[in-house]
Amino acid sequence: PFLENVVLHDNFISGVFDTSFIDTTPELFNFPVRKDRGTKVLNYIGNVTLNGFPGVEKRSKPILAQPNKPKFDLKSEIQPGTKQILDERGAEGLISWVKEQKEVLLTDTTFRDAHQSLLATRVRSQDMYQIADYNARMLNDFFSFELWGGATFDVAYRFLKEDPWARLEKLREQMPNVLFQMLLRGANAVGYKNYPDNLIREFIKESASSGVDVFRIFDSLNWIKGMEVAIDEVRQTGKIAEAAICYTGDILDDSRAKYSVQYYKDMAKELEAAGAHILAIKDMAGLLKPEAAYRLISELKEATELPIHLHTHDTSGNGIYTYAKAIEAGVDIIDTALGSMSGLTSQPSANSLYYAMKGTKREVRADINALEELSTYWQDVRTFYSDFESGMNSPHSEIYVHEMPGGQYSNLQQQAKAVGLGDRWDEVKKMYARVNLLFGDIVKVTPSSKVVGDMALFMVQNDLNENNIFERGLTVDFPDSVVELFQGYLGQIPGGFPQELQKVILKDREAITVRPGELLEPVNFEALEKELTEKIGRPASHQDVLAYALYPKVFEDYVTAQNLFGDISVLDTPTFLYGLKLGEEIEVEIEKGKTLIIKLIEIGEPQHDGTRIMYFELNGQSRELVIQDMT
Ligand code: 3PY
Ligand code: ZN
Repeated sequence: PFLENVVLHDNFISGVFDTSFIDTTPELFNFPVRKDRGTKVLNYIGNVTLNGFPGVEKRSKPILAQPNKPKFDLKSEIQPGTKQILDERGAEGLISWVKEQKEVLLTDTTFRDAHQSLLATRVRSQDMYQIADYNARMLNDFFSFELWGGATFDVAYRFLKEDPWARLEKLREQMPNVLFQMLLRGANAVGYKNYPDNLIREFIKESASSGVDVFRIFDSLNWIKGMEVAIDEVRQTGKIAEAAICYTGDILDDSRAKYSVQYYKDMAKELEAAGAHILAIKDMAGLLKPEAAYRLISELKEATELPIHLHTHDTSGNGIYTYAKAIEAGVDIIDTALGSMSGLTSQPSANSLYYAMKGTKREVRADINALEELSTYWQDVRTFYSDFESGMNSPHSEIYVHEMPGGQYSNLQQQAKAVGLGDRWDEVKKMYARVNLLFGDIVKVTPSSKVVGDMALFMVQNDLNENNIFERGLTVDFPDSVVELFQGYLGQIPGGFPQELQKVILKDREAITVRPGELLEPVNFEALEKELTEKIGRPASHQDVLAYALYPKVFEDYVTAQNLFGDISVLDTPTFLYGLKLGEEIEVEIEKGKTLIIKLIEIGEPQHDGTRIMYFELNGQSRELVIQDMT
C-alpha cells in the first residue's frame, strides 16, 4: 500500500521531504486521490484502535448513543440577528442598539469557554457542525456566540489535529445571523507569550475576515499597554473591540485594597479612552460575589458610557446569584452556557438564569424551549468526552481562597501528578495562593496564572517558603516562566514587581519595563510563507503562516499528522477517540457527496517487529494495513 511506501521512505523518515520528494519519487505518489484518502483514514483508525488516544483510558469503544437533535425544521428561514445589525449599522450602531435593549442579552459560551473549562478544550468541530444549523435558528436572539480563541486555537492543532480556521469559517456559513465572539489574550494573542505587534495585527485581520465580530481583549496582568495594539487593530477592521478588566481579589475585602472599586473604575476609563466599544468584566476564576457584582457594575456604569458584558465561572456555585445582582445593577450582556455544559468551572446555566429572572423587571432574552432542547444535545455529546472531565462534582467555595481560573484547575492538577506531587495537591493549591501574595498580588489568568502555578509546584517540590526563598533562592534556578514574568516579558504589574524577590529570581539578568512588543523583531511574513511552503510541500496559506508564526512546532506536528492521516476532523467523535470495534461498520463523509464505508474485520497477531496487520473493508474491498502496536 502506498502510504507505507511513503512513510517508510528514507526521505520521509528523516524529515527531508518537500515538494521535490514528489518529483523525485513519482512512483510513490501514483495513486488515485480517493484511495489515498481512504488509506489515510484507515491508518488513523487502525492506530487509534490499537494504541488508544492520549488522555483517553484505553478500553473497548463504549456504546454511545447518537446525540439527540432538536425537533426543529431546518428548512425554516434563518432570522436576522445581531450580525446583521453590525453589518448594517457598524460598530457604533450596534453599541447604540445594545444600550437600547431593556432585556438582558446573552452570549453562549458552549463552543469555547464551557468546554475549555469542563472538558479540557477537547470538543471537536464535528460536534459543533452537527448542531450549528439549529443554533442559528433557535438562538437567533442571542447577543453572540463565543466560539473561538483562548485555548481552542492551539488545542485544535495540537490534540484534535484539526484546523481552527476551518472551524471558524464553516460555523460562519452555518450561523450567519449572530455575532461571533473570540477571546484574545492581548499581546499574547492565543498563545502564552508576547508576540511582535505585526503578528498581533495580522492575526486580528485574518480572524476578522474569517468570521470573528467581537474580540474580547484582555491582558493577563491588567496592563493596558498590553492591550492597546489589539484594540486599535480591531477598531480598524470595523469589528467590535470588547476590552476586558480581569477581576481579581475582592472589592468587599479591605485587606485586598490593591484591587478596589477605584482600581477597576480607573481601568475602565482608560479602556474607554483606548477605544473600547464594550467593557467586559472577565471574572475568570469566579471570584465576583453577588454584592460585589452589584457595587462594581453600578459604579462602572457611572464611570463610563460603555455597555457592560459580564463573564464569570460558577465554581463556587454562586454564579446565578452574582448574575441576578449584576442584572439588577444594569449589566447589559451576560455570558452563559447551555444547561448541560454549564456550572462548576464553566459558566452559569442560561436555562437556570432564564427562570431566575422570569417575572422580574429585567428578563433574559431567550427561548427557554430552545435552551432545553439544545442542552439535551450537549448532554449526549458530553458523554463522548468523559475522560476529559475534571472530576470536580460539587461547588468549590475554596476558589475564593486560591483564586485559580476555571480552566487551570484540572491542568495544574495534572501537572502536579506529572511531577510526583499528586498526593500533595492540597498543599499545591494553598501554595498557589501564597505565591500570589509573594508575587505582589497579581492578576491570574492565562498566561500569568500558569506562571503562578509553575512557581507553586516549584516551591512545594523544593521546600521553599516565604521566609527561606530569599536566601535559598539565590542558589536555585527558577522555572523559565517565572524568570520571564519577572523580566517583564509578560508586561508590568500595578505597583511593580517586588524588588527583593525580583533580584533573587533574576540574579544577573536584566528586566525591562517597556512594552515587550517594542523590542520584538517584526515577523517577515513573506519569508515565513516561503519557509513553510518548503517545509510542508504545499503552498502555505496565510492562515497556516499565522499558525506557524504563533506555534511553529505545534503546527509542524499537525502537518505531519495530516500527511499520515488526512483530514480526520470528518470522523465522528467516538471513532476519533476509540477507533472501531471488531465487526463495526461506519460511514465517513470525507467531502460533500463522497462517503467511505469502513469496517474493521480483524486484528492480526503481533509480529516480530512489533507491528500487527489490521484487516479492513473499505467500500466493500478488503484492505490490509500494517500498524505499529505501541501498547
Ligand atoms: C484563556 O485565556 O484561554 C482563558 O479562558 C482565560 O480565562
Ligand atoms: Zn472564562
